[in-house]
Amino acid sequence: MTTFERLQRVRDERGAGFLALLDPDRQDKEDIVRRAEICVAEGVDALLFGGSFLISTNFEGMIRAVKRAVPDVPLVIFPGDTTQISAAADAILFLSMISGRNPALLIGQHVKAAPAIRAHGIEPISTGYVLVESGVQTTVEYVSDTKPIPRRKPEIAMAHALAAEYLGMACVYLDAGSGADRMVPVEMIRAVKDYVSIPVIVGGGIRQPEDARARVEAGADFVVIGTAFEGGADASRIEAFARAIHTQS
Ligand code: 1GP
Repeated sequence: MTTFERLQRVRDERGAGFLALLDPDRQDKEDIVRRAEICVAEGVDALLFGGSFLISTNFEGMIRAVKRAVPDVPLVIFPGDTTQISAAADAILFLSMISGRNPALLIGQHVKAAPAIRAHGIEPISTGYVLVESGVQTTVEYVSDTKPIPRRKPEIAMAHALAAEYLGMACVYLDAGSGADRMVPVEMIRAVKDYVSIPVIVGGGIRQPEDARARVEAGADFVVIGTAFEGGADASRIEAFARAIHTQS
């Protein structure tokens, strides 16, 4: 079974999948490993690893340490650029930033990365990445040099998601960006979910379990939590998110 099939099975069995984002810039190796272990113990279904802008020089060492610590849980790279590729990962979100019009992020980086992904034996998960306006300029908005989709224009997000589906992408990721002031609106999630048949990943700025639950009820197949788990890995908090996201368990 591929990693993507595993994730879809989790979604089918638990109502939605719970993905925790580990950003190697935000903690040292011991902390990131401890957090990965707690996340897995408390019900996280898969780990995303990466960041839109990394200054850490030990990407490889950190992702290997995480894989060693929690070998049975899918480890999926969420890359900011072509430097974030490692054979330690099971899969990589092969992201095209379809909300923007920056050719390097639509296809350029992909051409550079594809041979390395094959050589490392990592499963690519073709993902249409849609950045949604969030109230503050997020790192991804700045680094990508693109404009996010206005939060009150669900029809624009719908058209982008359908284009992703027609281009053959496996899923669409609606992201308000890490540390967003405001989350992707539930109205936009519902509109996109009703309009396309590919799975919908939602993340950015989700800090409370009830906000995660509202996004699942609106149609998110997978919810990504990053910043809310930083600054100390609190097991009960992660477990509360797991209960909120897993509507069927
Ligand atoms: C960012 O969706 C992820 O791309 C996670 O965002 O760090 O705000 O949880 P947070």
